[in-house]
Amino acid sequence: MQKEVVDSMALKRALTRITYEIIEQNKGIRDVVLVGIKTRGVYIAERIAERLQQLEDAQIPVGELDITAFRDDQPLNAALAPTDYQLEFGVADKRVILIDDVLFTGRTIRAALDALMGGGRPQSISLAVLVDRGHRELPIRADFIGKNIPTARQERIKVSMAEIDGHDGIEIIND
Ligand code: 3GP
Ligand code: 5GP
Ligand code: MG
Repeated sequence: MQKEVVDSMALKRALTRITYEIIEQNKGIRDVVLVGIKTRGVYIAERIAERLQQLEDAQIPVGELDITAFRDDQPLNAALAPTDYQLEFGVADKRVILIDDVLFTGRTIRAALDALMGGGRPQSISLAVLVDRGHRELPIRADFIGKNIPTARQERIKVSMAEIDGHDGIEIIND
């Protein structure tokens, strides 16, 4: 069973709101860099960077992290080691906005924080997610949230982004 809970317009509005919140909370975008978590977090990061460009007339660096293999509940089977620094830019003294599509247990974000630390000591790291579906297993929370969608554990959130899925939207899937 699938139920669309966020349509394309609402998804775009949520990203626009997050962009304004990022500007407001950082009192501008000085030193801000965006880091998207693969796969869909990267597309979300690129869209936020586009809006920041329109609103603040500045080019914001966007980096990509691939941390699926470094979660503490996954066997380690990656070409990269957890200690390999993955970004093209350093994060020393930057205000890092970490971006993911869905926040669930928090284990992905914990691994992402590890992956960032090899790039210097950031001024701050904050977290933006399109969906918070609850069920945290670690003391991690998002600073910017597109939509809170309370879920049952066995439910799945399907995030579609035009760049890879042909359209934008969020659905709850209950098989
Ligand atoms: P993403 O790479 O865009 O984040 O985790 C791999 C993909 O599987 C994710 O895409 C995500 O959309 C999808 N997915 C759906 N449900 C789950 C889930 O419960 N856990 C994980 N890790 N991924 C899920
Ligand atoms: P966590 O590490 O917080 O448990 O899960 C976060 C990561 O797992 C996200 O990057 C996301 O890709 C994936 N994930 C966990 N649950 C879901 C879900 O219901 N839907 C989607 N699309 N991704 C999920
Ligand atoms: Mg994800």
